Amino acid sequence: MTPTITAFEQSPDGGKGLARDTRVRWALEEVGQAYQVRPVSFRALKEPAHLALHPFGQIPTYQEGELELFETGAIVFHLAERHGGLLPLDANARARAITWMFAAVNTVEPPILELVTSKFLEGDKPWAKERLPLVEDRIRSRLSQLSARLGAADWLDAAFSAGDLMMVSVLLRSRPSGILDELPNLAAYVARGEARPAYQRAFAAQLAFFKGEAPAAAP
Ligand SMILES: N[C@@H](CCC(=O)N[C@@H](CS)C(=O)NCC(=O)O)C(=O)O
Repeated sequence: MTPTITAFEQSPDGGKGLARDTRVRWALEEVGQAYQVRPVSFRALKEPAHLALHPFGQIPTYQEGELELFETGAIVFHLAERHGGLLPLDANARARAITWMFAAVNTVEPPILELVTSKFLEGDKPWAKERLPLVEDRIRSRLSQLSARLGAADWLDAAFSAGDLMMVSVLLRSRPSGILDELPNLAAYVARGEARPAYQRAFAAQLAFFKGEAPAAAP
């Protein structure tokens, strides 16, 4: 059964791969699972048919037979459990990799998202200029902690895992702010993730989709 994921019909990032379907595509590529992509317009996101799949009216979703999932962490975890290669076999190492998945979405992503909100949704507010440096400092502080933990290692816990896939995906969203590049070991970590052939395929696929050059699954 070929799974189907949803993606923005027109991604607001202009094909830079920052929309969250990219991390699911990356996981699918890492485990060698073919997939289809169904585009969803901004309007359709909030309509009953999509809300039945995703209660918050967002992308991506994941459908595989009768299984319907949302939340990228859960989708990547599902793929990592069903296929080899994204989670270590050793139980403790596996638990640590899962810990990094949670850390990515629960601890590192929130301050990064706050900056996106501050810039794009609150940028015209009279207090926006004063707030921005505070938000940036919160990212700086969180990324510095992560940078200290990573040190000179290639990946967060020995071999590449779903924890790294999620963390690199989250960190990519901080790159436009310039803060990622203030921390050379973290910037190199993200570059290592991007250099993986599976990431390259995922990035190329989302770009082709954005340009209308990739086949789309039927609505
Ligand atoms: N926590 C969710 C976040 C999903 C999310 O924010 N998706 C964005 C695209 S990257 C979206 O659909 N935004 C449109 C909206 O919220 O209306 C996940 O990781 O899947």
